[in-house]
Amino acid sequence: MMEVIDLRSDTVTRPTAEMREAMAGAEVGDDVYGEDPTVNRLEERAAEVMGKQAGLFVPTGVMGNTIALKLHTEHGQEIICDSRGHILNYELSMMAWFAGCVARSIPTSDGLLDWAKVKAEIRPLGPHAAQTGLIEVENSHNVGGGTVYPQEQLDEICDGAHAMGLPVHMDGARIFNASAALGIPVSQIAAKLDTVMFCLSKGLGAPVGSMVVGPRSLMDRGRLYRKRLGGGMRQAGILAAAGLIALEKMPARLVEDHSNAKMLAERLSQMPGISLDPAKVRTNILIFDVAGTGLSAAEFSARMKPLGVLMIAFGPTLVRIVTHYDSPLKACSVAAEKIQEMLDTL
Ligand code: TLP
Repeated sequence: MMEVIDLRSDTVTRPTAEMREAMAGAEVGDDVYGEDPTVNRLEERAAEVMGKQAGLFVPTGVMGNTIALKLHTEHGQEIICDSRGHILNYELSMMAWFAGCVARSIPTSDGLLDWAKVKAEIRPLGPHAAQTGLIEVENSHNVGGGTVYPQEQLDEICDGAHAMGLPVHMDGARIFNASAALGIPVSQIAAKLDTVMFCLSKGLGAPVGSMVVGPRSLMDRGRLYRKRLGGGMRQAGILAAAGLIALEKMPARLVEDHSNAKMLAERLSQMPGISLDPAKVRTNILIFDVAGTGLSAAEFSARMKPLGVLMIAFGPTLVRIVTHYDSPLKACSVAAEKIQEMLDTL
C-alpha cells in the first residue's frame, strides 16, 4: 500500500508511544471539581513555561480563543485583529456568537500588525462608534505563511495598547514554532501579553488539547466560561498526560520541521508555475501560489492526492503545506519529487 504523506496540517500528528504510555498510566480525578492531579500539573507547568500566573486546559484552540476574547471584552465592543486572522476567518464567528463583539480587521501583507496600524483603528466609546475592547495578534501567523512577529514589534503593540488601557491576547496556537524561529523562550514572547492561547495538539503532537494562560483571576473566570461551552471534561488527566509530554519534550524538535519546510520551499521555488519566496518561510508552514501552473489550488491538491501527498487549498490559487514530526525529511523529499512528477504531466 502506498504510504500517504499528509502535509495538510500539523494537527494530523498522532500521539507518540511515550504519550500513549503516559495516557494509559495517568493519575486522574474529576477536573470539574479541580481534582484531576494531572490536569492541575499541566496547568501549572503551562503557566510556568509561559511566565504567567495560571493556566486553563481546554479541548481545542477555538475554545481557548473563545474564552479569552470573552474574558477581555463586553458585548458591543470591537476586537482589533488582522484581516486574515484565525479568530476572524476560521472560528465560525465565535467572537460575535459568544462575546457579542465585532472585528475591526486590518489588512496586512503577512498577517503581522504593527502599533501604528493598530493605533489608527482604536475607538473610544461615542454616540456612533463601538469602543475597542481588545487587540488580538496571531503568532506564528497561519494564513500569513507561518510568519513570526519580530519581538520589538509585538512589545510595541503591547506597550501602546496598555498605555491606552487595552489588553492584548495572542492566538499562539503555534507560539512554540515562533519561539524556535526567533531562538527565544516562549516566556519572552509572552512577557507583555495579557493572555495567550497555545495548542498542544499541533506541532507539539498531543492528540487533544490547548491551553489558555494569564492572570489567575481571569483563568478562574475562564473556567466558568469553559463549563458554559461544554468543556468541563472530568477525568481529563488522560489527555493532560499527553499534553505534559508535548509541552516538555516536543518544542526542542520543532527546528527540524522548520528546516524541512525550508527545504521544500527551496525546491518548490525552482519548479515552473509555482511562486513562493523561500526566504519568507520561517516556521513549518508554507503557502505557495500555483496560478502559473494553470491549475486552481483545489485542482493542484486533487492531482497530488492519488500520488499520496496531501495538502490543502488555502485560496483560489494558494496551496498550504505544513511540516510536522510525522513528515520527516525523507517524506518531505518524496513529496517534492511527487509534486515535480505531477507538474511534468501538465
Ligand atoms: N488551525 C487549523 C485550521 O483551522 C485551519 C490548521 O490546520 O491550521 N489558531 C490558529 C492559528 C490555528 O491555526 C488553529 C487551527 C486554531 C487556532 C484552532 O485550533 P483547534 O483546531 O484546536 O480548535
